[in-house]
This record gives sequence, C-alpha cells and structure tokens, in this order.
Amino acid sequence: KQKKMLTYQQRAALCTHPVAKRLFTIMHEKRSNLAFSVDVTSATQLLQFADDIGPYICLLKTHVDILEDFSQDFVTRLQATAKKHNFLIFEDRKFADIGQTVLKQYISGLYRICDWAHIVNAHIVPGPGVIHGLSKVGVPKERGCLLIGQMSSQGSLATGEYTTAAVKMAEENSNFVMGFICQGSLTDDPRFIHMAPGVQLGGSGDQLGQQYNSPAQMVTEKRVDVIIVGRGILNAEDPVATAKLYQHAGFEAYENLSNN
Ligand code: 5BU
Repeated sequence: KQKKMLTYQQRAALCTHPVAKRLFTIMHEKRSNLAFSVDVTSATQLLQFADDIGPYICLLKTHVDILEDFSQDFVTRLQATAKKHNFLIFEDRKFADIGQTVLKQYISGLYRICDWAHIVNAHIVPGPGVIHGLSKVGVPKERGCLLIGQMSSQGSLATGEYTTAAVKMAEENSNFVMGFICQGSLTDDPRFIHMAPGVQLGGSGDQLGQQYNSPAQMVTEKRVDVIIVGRGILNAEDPVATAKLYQHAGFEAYENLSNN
C-alpha cells in the first residue's frame, strides 16, 4: 500500500519528544538523512572526521569505549563540533541490563554518556526496566533513546514477536523512546524515527556477519528514515566526497517517497 508520506518538517511538528523534533528539523534544514558511524579508535581522528563530515550529516554515531584516548577535553571538542555543524550525537552503547545498572552506566564511570550524548540505544531483552532506568535521568536532561527492534547482522534473534514487543515498549515509554534501530519500518506512527545500520553502496557484507543494503533500498523499499553508514565512508579513498554521495543518495530516496 502506497500512502502519502509526511515530510520531515511535518513530522517535526507532530513530535512532542524534544530530541525527535530537533532531529527531524535538522534533517529538513540540512537536507540529510545520513548518520555517520565514526568507528575509529583515536579521539583526535574522530574529531577530524566529525569536522570534515559534519556538514553532510544529521547525526554522528559513536562507540566511545573503543577510543584509546578518551578525555573530558574530547567531549568538549565533540560538543563544539556538533554545534558548529548542527548535528546530534548518538552513542551506540546498546544498554542491556537491569534498570538500576544501566542508570549507573549511563551517568557515571569514565564516559558519563548522559552528559553529552543526545541519543543512546537499548536492547529490550531485560524488559521495560532498562528503559525506566535510563529515562530517570534521560528525560530530565531532554535525551532520547532508540530501542533495538532489529539488527543488521546475520542470524540476529531480534525478529518476529521480539520486534513487535519493541514497538509496544516504545509506545508505552514515548516520553523517552524516540524510535528504533531496525532494518525496516516497524510502525506507521510518524513521531517515531527509524534508523538502519548495515548500509553501503556496492557492498554485501563483511567477514563477521554484517549485512548491507543500499541507501535507496533502505529508504525507498524498507521505509527507514535515517541511514547509518560507517566503513562505506571511513574506508573510502575520499571520505568527504563519499559522505556527500551517501547524503545525496539517501535524501533523493526520501524525496522520491514524498513525491509519490
Ligand atoms: P559499518 O562499518 O557501516 O558496517 O558500521 C555499522 C555500525 O553500526 C557499527 O558501529 C555497528 O556497531 C553498528 N550496528 C550495526 O552495524 N548493526 C546493528 O544492528 C546495530 C548497530 Br544495533
């Protein structure tokens, strides 16, 4: 069934979640549905990539626990870069413990993720307590959470009823949950944002179970809102030119949808 798509701008207006509203607004203003997964182990290199690629993305996705040289200074610089280029920061932490533990993992330790990451994500395997724990501090600080409804990797167990349960948990916790990590649209509610990793032009996967789709497949066929690209950009000969290519591919696929 082909139904008329709402634009990012229209969806921003419908959102009550502050982070979802902000992200849809950025996507509209920057004409970008591209998230860059900057999976490098050097903070200096990460900051350079963030500054170079920043103009073309709506979101920067990090794994700060792979950095060899994490510091408070890095956080300050990353926040400044996000402000300079108008993108949000998503720490791909994949919280997956009881509420009390994830709460501590979110606010304390070396990383203090809640202080700087606009968005985090969580597995739903522990049940809704994982969301309740994170939202205790996340909601007052106007942070957002994505639930992992599906994964891009081969043999993932996040399918069927598990995925359906993720949608239900999102609906019941929509003051904090703003959307999903998935491989296709999970709900027609326009306030939830769908983000898909496992995106590459001309690649089918890696040696460790990753599976890729093209930006057009993800956006036009599978109806996801944000494409998450890591090595497709990182390993390119010219990462900046390649980021522009992904930005255009992703946004063109979205515009084709809205015109239908
Ligand atoms: P790639 O280099 O584009 O394959 O990187 C994909 C990124 O998305 C990487 O940081 C993964 O940890 C992340 N990811 C994923 O690939 N698949 C998933 O289902 C989830 C996260 Br959830």
